[in-house]
Amino acid sequence: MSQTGKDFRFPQGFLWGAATAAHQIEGSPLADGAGPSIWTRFAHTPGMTLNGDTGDVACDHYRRWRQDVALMRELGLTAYRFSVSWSRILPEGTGRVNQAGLDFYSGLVDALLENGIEPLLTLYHWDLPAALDDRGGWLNRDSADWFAEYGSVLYRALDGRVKKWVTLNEPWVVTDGGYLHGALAPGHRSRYEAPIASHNLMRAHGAAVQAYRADGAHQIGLVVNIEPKYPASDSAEDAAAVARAHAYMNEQYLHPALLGRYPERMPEIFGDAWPEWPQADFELIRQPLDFVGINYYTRSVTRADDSYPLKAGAVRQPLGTYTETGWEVFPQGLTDLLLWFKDTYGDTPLYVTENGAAFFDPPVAEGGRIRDPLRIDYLRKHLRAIHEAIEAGVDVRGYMAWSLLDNLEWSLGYSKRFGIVHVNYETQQRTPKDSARWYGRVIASHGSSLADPLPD
Ligand code: GBH
Repeated sequence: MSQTGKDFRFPQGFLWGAATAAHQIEGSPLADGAGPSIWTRFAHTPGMTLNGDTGDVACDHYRRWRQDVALMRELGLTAYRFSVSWSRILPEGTGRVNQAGLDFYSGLVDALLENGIEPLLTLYHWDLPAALDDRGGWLNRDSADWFAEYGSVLYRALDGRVKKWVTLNEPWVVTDGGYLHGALAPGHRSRYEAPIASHNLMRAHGAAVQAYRADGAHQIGLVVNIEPKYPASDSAEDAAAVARAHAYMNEQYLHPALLGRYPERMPEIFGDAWPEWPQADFELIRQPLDFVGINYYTRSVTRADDSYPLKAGAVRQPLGTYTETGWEVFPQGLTDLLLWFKDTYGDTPLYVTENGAAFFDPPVAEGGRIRDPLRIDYLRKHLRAIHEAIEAGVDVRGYMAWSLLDNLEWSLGYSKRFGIVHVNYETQQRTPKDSARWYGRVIASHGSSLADPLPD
């Protein structure tokens, strides 16, 4: 029996995986006939990323993928979530298909299956073909058709071998970062553009699900980032700020996808920049989903302030524990939001499709060991929090640690390491950190070893 006496075994068939995204790990963005993406262009624009870091090499996964699959097997992963680079498949975004791009992902999927690892494929993890940005990107209503066309090419090539598909990764980040505040590609800053980009992303999501029902026979879902919002005080102003922040981040995408409408507070947030939407759009957006994926990193303690346009900001917790990205470690928030999801949207199956933390890791020690006890503590607490939600009746079917490898953290370049496997960017050597070994033991015990104390 375990130390705590608690049985942390997870349900039969629970998927234990790790996640990555194309631009963050692949490198060779223009190889074999691929077209440029907005991230290749953005990262090559002076001043847009920390130290001018680009994805030109990243983890060189495009050439080292066999080795990376072998690593996944060695760790005992039963699932792997990755994304496809749209402009490898369709260099101009629509029209001409680049067979070499399809071959790359086809080979990866075969290798995963040969090693008993279930692939979860994300169609869009932020790297829009640059050619489509030139046509207005997500501001163009045609983007829904472009995305469905791209999805169909992949469904026809890979469905059956891939049984779990994700349309979009985190539409909130795409618009908040890419169209409202400009820290992410394509780097726009417009209160008017943000709602339009969000809306078209959700139309694209709906169109890609619809196309899947025609070409595919397995499961498709949406991945959102969610952060529970807690009030900084019991004032009415802070309560209203929490409601705005919650609607903006947590409901803005799930409401249309699952309920067919926006949260009521959206006009309060965007004012005259909030358009009237054609009712027919919601019929496209609201498609039956086989699952929803939730990416969880942190919570926010929220208060009313003057920030634009939300008039709500986060309050740092003096007694809180923070990771190197400045995000508070708050595992209870994950239990809370899984319960909130079930209460609000019902019994859609859920996956935790990302969860993890950036910490400064010590250099590789003698014997190739990297001690990362803070990351182990983080992962362990969050897995326990998921277990608690499952015990309370939430249908959570898998967990994907972010990330398999240290990788390119978007505009923050290579400065933040989220991997359970260390990457030496000079030699491209991979070294599993203690957290990877620890996670392997959790997987082998179906979660039972989560009852054990932290290892030395
Ligand atoms: C994910 O997004 C991405 O999918 C992935 O590509 C990325 O590498 C990974 O996370 C790590 O960043 O500043 O305290 O207000 C993360 C979504 C949304 C999580 C914003 C943190 C802000 C917290 N993020 N949130 S705070």
